[in-house]
Amino acid sequence: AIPLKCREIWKRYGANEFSDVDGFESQFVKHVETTLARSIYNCDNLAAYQATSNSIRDKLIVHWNKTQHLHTAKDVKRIYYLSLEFLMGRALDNALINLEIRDLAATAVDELGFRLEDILEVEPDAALGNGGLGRLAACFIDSLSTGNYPGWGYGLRYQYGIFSQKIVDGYQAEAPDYWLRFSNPWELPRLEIQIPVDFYGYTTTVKDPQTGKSKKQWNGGEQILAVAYDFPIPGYGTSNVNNLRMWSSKPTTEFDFQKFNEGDYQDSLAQQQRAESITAVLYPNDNFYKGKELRLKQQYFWVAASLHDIVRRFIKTKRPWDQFPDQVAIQLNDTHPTLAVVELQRILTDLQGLEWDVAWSIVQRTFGYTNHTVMAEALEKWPVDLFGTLLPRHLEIVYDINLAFLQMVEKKFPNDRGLLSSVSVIEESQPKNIRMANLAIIGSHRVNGVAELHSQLIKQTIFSDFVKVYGSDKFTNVTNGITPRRWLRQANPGLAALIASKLGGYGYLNDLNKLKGLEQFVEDPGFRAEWAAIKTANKTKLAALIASTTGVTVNPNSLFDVQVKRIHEYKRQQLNIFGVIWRYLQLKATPKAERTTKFVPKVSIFGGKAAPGYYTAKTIIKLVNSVGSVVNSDPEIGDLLKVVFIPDYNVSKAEVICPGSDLSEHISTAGTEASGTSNMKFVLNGGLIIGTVDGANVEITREVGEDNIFLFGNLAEDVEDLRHEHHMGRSHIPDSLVQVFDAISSGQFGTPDEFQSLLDGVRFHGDHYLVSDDFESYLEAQKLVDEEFRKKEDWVRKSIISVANMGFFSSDRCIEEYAENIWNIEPLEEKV
Ligand code: NTF
Repeated sequence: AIPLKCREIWKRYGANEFSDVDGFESQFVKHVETTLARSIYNCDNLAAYQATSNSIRDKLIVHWNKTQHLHTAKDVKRIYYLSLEFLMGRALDNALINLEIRDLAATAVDELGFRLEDILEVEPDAALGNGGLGRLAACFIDSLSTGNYPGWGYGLRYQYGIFSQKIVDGYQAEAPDYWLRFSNPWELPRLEIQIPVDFYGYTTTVKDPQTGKSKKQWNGGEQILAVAYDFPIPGYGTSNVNNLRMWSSKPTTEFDFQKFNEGDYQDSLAQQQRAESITAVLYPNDNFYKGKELRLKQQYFWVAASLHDIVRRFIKTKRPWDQFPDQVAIQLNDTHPTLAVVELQRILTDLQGLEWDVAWSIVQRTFGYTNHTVMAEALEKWPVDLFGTLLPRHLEIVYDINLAFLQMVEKKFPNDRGLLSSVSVIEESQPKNIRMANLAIIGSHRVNGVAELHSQLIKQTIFSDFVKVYGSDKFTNVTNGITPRRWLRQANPGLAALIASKLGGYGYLNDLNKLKGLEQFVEDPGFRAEWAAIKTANKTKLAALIASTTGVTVNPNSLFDVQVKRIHEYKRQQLNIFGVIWRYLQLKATPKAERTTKFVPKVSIFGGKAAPGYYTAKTIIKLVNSVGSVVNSDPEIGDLLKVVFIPDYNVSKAEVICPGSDLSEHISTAGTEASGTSNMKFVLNGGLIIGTVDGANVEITREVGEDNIFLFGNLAEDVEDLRHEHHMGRSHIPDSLVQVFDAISSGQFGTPDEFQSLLDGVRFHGDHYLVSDDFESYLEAQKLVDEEFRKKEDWVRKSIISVANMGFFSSDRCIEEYAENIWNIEPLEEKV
């Protein structure tokens, strides 16, 4: 009972947020002079960025608090999105847009003597992810807030995000990404929230003093604290602000005095540092699994802290345990958080004393699992020994879960040993492994893929035996999407404004199907001219980025052909660069006078990081740069062809690159790219795509129409047979590709030795990614691109029609589908 007088004072001063230019300016100056202890005389762009961000953050916190109170008061069901990666990029511009105060802020900082564009550039990217999987989590968290869904993200607050990439002599070099160099205004340290997490130790059987029954107990060996850092996530067109909670590891305060007193000061300090190392760095592998102990430690640390938090929140509601799944939905973003299944079962049985079967039913009703890849090398498997040493009690529970599951299978399918061994959580290999995907499927009520083709493929290939066991209803599809706030409004303000002028405002940004209304303007020449002018302006901006990062000058009138994404053999940047070499050879072989009539001037733009240990991917980067240095300095070629590799591709650079493309490449071997999401970003920004019949390309084709996309190559259903042909020695390398290989081998692009393995992979080692099978078809498609690009007006028409039909790919639609079909949660909007 708080006295009335107190209440009045609190009410008078509480939550007075600014709402006009004056209010913002007063906050800004206050932060410069007090928070930052600076003044008008020494306020640089960094200080201006921090003062701006702190002012916006204050506003966010007010709404964050209201939203959290509302959710608690209404006792709503929440969705918890567990992702080891959140590739957020910059926060300030996004917050200004979502709060709809960007113009206000621009005016205010201008009056204070700054330019908003300069201030925005100061912010380092929050690059806590590798690629598509991490960026998807970031888009989802934006859409959860925008759709007013009560949802939290849980992740790790790495001190170092994905490495920053330098190009030295054409090779990738890695440098640490210390994104927390300056204080981070977008996080709220919750230093009082410290959750102990145990590792190692042993298990014992003890008697429960209440029931008299014996039960298992885990006696942990090493304890580490998880400290919470909260990132408020504003929605667009709502005052709802959700929370992204990131854990940071720190040593328990119980310093080892024993050791200290024995004079082993060094060792006791080393132990402290070991604790901090858990959240030190993001593992830089994309679509590849590497069984490192520290990675498993990260996973358990994050999962244990998050579940402790979730369970604590549920206990406060005083509901009976069987209502847990009515209050809590947990989504597993890939298998990385699968230990959560085991941890919840442990909490419910060992700690809360529930019967095994009762607990297990709660677990299954709580979790959903999203698969993001069918590629074998990306599926997580932990060696049983490693697992059992780090998490001895969890290993026992895994065995018990598996036993119950296999007994169920055996009952349903008697005498099918093959089935039992394929669905078992334990892989009976040497050494034995725990298959995390199997555990995730068994522990969830729903499993989804991320595009229609991918969701079909998981049922037919890696999880087909689970379809046999559970039936196909357990498996579903939610095609990926992207947030139009960042990927249209923020990345491409010009286009976003033009669209708003035609559709009666920015309402389309949270109702993306409204884009359909653009179709009626396709035949308006004035509109097409405006559309084209915006593209040219964006290409000019991209040309400036290319010049500043590579030193190469490119002509914005050329066709900008872009492939930016992680460098991976399955994504086939090698196919692209082989095609570029072919084009170069053709150009050289064409008489000078005929060149401009035969070829459209083109800039081939590459970008992306290779995992530091991925030799072939690094070789591809070197080849691109080697080809670039030959082609770009060939006086005969001039503007007809340029080849550039933009270093350190990240979210902020993507925001410049996507709007500036005419054509982007999504050319993975059919069946390997689960979805792809940059394909959506490029099309939403008025670029066309050249691509294989893979991932979300299939649905993009369905939405924009076959005439507006350049498809080529073999289909997923043919891949197995083609690979078989190669293995039987029946490879056929088309003549065009032979010429390309000859040029490389002749030393035309530098020392051929280092590229030999790349060529041999295609020629002699089975051509696993079917480059030789798709090469001719790829060249055909590129030829068609040249022809279409010459018809300027038609190209613009295609661009407009494509954008008009991209509504389906909003991540808002994804979140609605998850909410309805998997999480069973409802939106709840704060009434302002
Ligand atoms: C990636 N998977 C896929 O390779 C992409 O096609 C997809 O768009 C994104 O997920 C998001 O769904 C992975 O990164 C992983 F980890 F599964 F290999």
